[in-house]
Amino acid sequence: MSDLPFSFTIPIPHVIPSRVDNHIKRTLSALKGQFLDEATYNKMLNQEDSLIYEVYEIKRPEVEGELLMGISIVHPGKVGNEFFMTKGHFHSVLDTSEIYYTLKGEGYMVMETPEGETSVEPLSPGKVLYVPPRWAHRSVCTSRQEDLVTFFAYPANAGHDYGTIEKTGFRKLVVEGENGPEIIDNPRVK
Ligand code: PAN
Ligand code: ZN
Repeated sequence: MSDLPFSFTIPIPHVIPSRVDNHIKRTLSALKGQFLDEATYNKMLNQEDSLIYEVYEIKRPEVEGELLMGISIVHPGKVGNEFFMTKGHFHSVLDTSEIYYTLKGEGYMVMETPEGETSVEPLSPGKVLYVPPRWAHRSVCTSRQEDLVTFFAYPANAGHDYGTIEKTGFRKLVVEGENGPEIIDNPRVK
């Protein structure tokens, strides 16, 4: 991999970066156990393993000092009344942070610390969100028809710990309420 400076473009409104080294697609089956309404989840999965989100990564060596960048696209939709979302994770190197810049769509970043402190920040175009070290993070798309598109950058040595969150899920969930999206406590987390 070259150590020379480089640039790339994120064209608006198309948003697929002009340079992509890896394209990850995550479907409903990757989110097993995460949506509260398991019966609806299973019914939907039996019909189709639909695409929920995609990540376009720009690769760099995964060492301290480097940054990993990319575009995350969460498609609109719901399982029962819970909006489509990413798996979410802690960074394996817990003391690493991340920057998200929202390009398109509406949604939330659901976050929590290992001690159980929570934060749910709205995302909308133009908003920069800073995820401090130690905070697990998951993006949720609440747009009816539009994708939630974010640009992210984080230390290349951070790594991803999905297992801790997979056990019980995040403490906060984003669901469709009577007057739009609502943030509720996850009854599975005691
Ligand atoms: C992002 C996320 C991306 C997909 O690059 O990896 O939005 O979410 P999951 O990794 O939770 O499936 C990031 O936060 N990297 O650290
Ligand atoms: Zn991250």
